[in-house]
Amino acid sequence: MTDIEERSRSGLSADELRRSIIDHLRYSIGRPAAALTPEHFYRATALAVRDRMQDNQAATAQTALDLGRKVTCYLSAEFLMGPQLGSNLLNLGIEEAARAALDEIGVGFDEVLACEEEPGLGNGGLGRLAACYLDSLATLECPTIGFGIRYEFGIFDQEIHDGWQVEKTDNWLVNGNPWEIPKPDVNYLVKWGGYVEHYADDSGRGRVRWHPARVIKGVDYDTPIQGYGVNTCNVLTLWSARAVESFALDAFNTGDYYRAVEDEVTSETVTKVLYPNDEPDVGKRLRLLQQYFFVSCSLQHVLHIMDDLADASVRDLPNRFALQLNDTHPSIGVAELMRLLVDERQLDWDEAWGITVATFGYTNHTLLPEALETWPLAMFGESLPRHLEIIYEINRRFLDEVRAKFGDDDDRLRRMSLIGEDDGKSVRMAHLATVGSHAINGVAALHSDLLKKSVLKDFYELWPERFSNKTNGVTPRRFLALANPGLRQLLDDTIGDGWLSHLDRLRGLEKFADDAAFGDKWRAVKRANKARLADYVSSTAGVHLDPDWLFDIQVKRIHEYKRQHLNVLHIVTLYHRIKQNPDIDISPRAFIFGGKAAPGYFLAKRIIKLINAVGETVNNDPDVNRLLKVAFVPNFNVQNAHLIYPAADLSEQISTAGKEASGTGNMKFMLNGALTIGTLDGANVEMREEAGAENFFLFGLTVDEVERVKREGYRPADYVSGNAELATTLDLIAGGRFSRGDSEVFRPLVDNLRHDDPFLVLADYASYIECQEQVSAAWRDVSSWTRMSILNTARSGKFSSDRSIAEYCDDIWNVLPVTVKV
Ligand code: 26Q
Repeated sequence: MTDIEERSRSGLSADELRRSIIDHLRYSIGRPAAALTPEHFYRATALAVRDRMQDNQAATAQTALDLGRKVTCYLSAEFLMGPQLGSNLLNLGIEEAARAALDEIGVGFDEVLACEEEPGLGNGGLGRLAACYLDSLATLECPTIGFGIRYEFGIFDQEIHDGWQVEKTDNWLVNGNPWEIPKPDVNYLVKWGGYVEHYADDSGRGRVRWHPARVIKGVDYDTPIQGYGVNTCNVLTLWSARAVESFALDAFNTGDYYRAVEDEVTSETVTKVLYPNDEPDVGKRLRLLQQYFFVSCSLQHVLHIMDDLADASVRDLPNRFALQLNDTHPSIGVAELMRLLVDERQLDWDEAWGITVATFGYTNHTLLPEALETWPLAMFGESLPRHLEIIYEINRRFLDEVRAKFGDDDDRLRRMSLIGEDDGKSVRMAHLATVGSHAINGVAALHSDLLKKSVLKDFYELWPERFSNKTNGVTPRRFLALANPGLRQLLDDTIGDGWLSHLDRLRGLEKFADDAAFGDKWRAVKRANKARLADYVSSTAGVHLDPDWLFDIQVKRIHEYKRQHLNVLHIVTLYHRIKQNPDIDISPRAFIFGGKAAPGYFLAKRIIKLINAVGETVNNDPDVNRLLKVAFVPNFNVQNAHLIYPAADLSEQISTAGKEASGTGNMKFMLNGALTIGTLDGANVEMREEAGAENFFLFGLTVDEVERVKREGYRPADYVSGNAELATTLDLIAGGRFSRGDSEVFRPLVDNLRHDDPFLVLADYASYIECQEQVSAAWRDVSSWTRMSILNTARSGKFSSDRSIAEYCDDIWNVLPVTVKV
């Protein structure tokens, strides 16, 4: 077997890489030299880099198995990975070698990198968090499998037509995906629908047989996840749905060829498209099928690995695997694991339940009651009849436990039940996830605290020891080193390069905060990043920005609770002040927005139109455009985020207190030296604690004040009548000043603010405007702003996902690093 043992594809020198790329151009891409495009060079480079991760991946899996070490499984319906080539080169330590190799071949490194179509397999924060966590798990040498769905179409591509969002399908797989390795021989069958038969086997034991209406096959596609500066290379396993051949053959034999082909079509729709969040109609059966499909494949795969272990049985599952639920999306896993253990492996209920609870952990990402997943009972029962029975049994035993502790408190039992009774019966997935997990966590200190006081209060009273906080973090490899090469170099030169895997070492910058020469270099880096973004904005949005202006940026999903419209009210207020007094002294600002709205979210789509409408008026009015510009960057994604975060002077984190679970964009801005204007919401609270209150622009009601205002009956009209400038601002928008006299287009938005305003935009308006004036004053003092900017980066170390993951490892998964030798 010498051929197989020989490693000809793993050399990390420029020369070996060059030969490998040329090899792939010839044998994997297969085009004559004259027909080669940059995209071909990209694919050949990606394949050469992928080869170099394979030995690491094999060694990582083998080491964990040999040493009998616990493997963490991160179950998530979304992984928003972003472009892979740059990140893999960085983590393998071969950026310079790759640059030299491509140089030698005669093709530009940056041009090749730019060819990558990013996999948009997530909506926003939750999916990107999963990707950051995979990077940190590999870097911290924790053997991990990420489990998810290989959507054929990820999050839609956003175009802006006449100021409106237009959705285009995301065809990320058209040119193939060089990072994944399909493993058609690793596949599992997933049942769906039908009915359940109960019978006694020969020994008289009660047994269950599920007769499904459909069976779908899940096929494994593996993507390597290389750690930074280590040999550990984990794997992201995404499942793709296929028709089951034997079913098709059945139909074929009876002559019904077209039904056979149709079944293939319907089976494959299961993993066709990613659902957007915030869709009004979320109770879709196909979404439940997607969730069950990927969770069932993943759990079957894990049990299959357990079966192959010589030194362990399925009873050792909690010692060999930790299963983390990224929100409730994979929480059907609790019932599925019980089904696999009880029905298919004949464990008794109590033992199976002990294993299940010891293995699962649940991370909650939202407090918004309307965002907590529930499924209509009838639909759930038709789709997963056996799981409904199992959930009833879990519920019966659980409610007995509640009764034992709290007595016959009917109200409490009703509140805690896994089955909701309000407006039609439903299955409450957050309750299932909570009851089935030994550890439950929120994603920022404030959020974890509120969880214990609101949506999971009763569960906290029952099991206080199961609850903890794990404040989110982001990977500094992508969001500092890759996105901001200028700052990376300056940091390396100033504090050495250890910061990239020990982010708290950024504290070493504090002593340069008042160093004038260092301040000059700091500003030069920021200036270059702003010029780079200005070029991008000019070519994608057609708006010309001056890199010397204050860059004020809000990028995130468009949602009422995130309050992009509050930001717009500030712009319109400044617009009006300038029109009233053209000689007014205002520091020039560029307002930059980006973000997608769920296609069915009416008000969010109007907010995008409003931003663009205000932009058009402001940008074309010579009185105003010498002081203000507004730009909407189309199609905010991981790729253009690399240009956006490093260019910000001011980061807008202005959600209504209590609504943003954590936020992670806030951290990406802070890492890159932006100052934050924000409310006391999510992780903002901890960012302000770290940065120091004097380096953070705070405004707005606190959670307690929001609650009090709501309790006492919030009347937005009172704020309008009490504030002439606010009244004028709303009148300008409603009256058509930004819509060529059309007073209809923004009426739904303005009416909503005047009469309902569920997110207290008007209540926070005055405080926000006042705070923005402090920002403008601070901006004028260049050296003081520079000092604050340096201190924000210096004190951002806590927000590395390495810190978050180390906490999960210690407190939830009970796993240790495993050194991998290759
Ligand atoms: C649910 C049912 C049906 C269809 C879609 C969904 C769905 C999909 C995605 C619901 C929610 C999401 C995503 C939520 C999300 O991104 N939450 C964010 O998670 C971040 C990471 O913890 C936090 O920083 C943000 O505060 C939180 O909003």
